Amino acid sequence: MAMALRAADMEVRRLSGSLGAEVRGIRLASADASDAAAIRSLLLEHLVLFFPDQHLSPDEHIAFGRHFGELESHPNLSLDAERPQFFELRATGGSGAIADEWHSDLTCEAEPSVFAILQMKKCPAVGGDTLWANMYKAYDELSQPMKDLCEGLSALHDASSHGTPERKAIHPVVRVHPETGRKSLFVNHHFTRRIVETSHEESEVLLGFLTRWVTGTRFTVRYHWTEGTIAVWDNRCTQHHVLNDFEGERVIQRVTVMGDRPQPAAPPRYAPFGGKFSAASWRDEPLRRFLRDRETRS
Ligand SMILES: O=C(O)CCC(=O)C(=O)O
Repeated sequence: MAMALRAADMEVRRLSGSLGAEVRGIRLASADASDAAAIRSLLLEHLVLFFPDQHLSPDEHIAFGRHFGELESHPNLSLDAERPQFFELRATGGSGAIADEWHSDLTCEAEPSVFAILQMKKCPAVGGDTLWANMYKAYDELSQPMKDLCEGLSALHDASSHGTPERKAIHPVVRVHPETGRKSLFVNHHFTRRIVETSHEESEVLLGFLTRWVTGTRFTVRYHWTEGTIAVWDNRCTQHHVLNDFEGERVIQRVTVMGDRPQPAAPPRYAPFGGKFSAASWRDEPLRRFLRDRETRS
């Protein structure tokens, strides 16, 4: 009879100086709560973990995800009505569902995802790697004046990149991780639209700088996939980006653990930008509307 592979047998190999580790010697299909606790603590240390040769069925994938919290239901993207938590993204060559812009998942929501658990179902022979970046390190390496400025700010995120600009949320620019207590930068190119407390022009410059800064190569790890590999990442302190450089078919399957409202590193220090009426004021309209609606709701 095959022996169940458990957390005690795990071999962990770091993949870069910044983040990421490959883990072998455990079979995720039979992971129990104590294995999941061991994986969670490895995840807090390495931020993204890769488990090659898992080949989980959809039900095994969902069951593994449930060890980490409540799963997001995604009826529009799910493969079948019975498994609304399980979705698939397909791409061939340069087109289809390819997340080729740096992002943390679902930051357009008030409670963005905590963890994502992705299985590489079909990968091209060449290309289609994914990069992750460490947002603790991106914060830690800012100068003190820039840290001080960013800690007092928040940013508007929306899903206009998905054609649904009405999905909006405001989050701190620097958040504190609820489990490690560490600070990380929480702005991304895909969802973050503007800094709430500054003018549009100032926001363009600061956000432009921050969204480039967070993707600095020394903060990253690049992973080359094989089919059946499971990746688990902590969405609270990482961003990721798929390289759209492949020709064949690429299919991923994912479940998403939800339920965390980002906590600011410092109490709010400034009011939202009020500004004078000027030719550029129309650019402030989406922010004004969001703040007005939020006030009406509260
Ligand atoms: O396809 C990948 O490697 C990553 C997909 C992705 O960005 C996501 O699931 O958020």
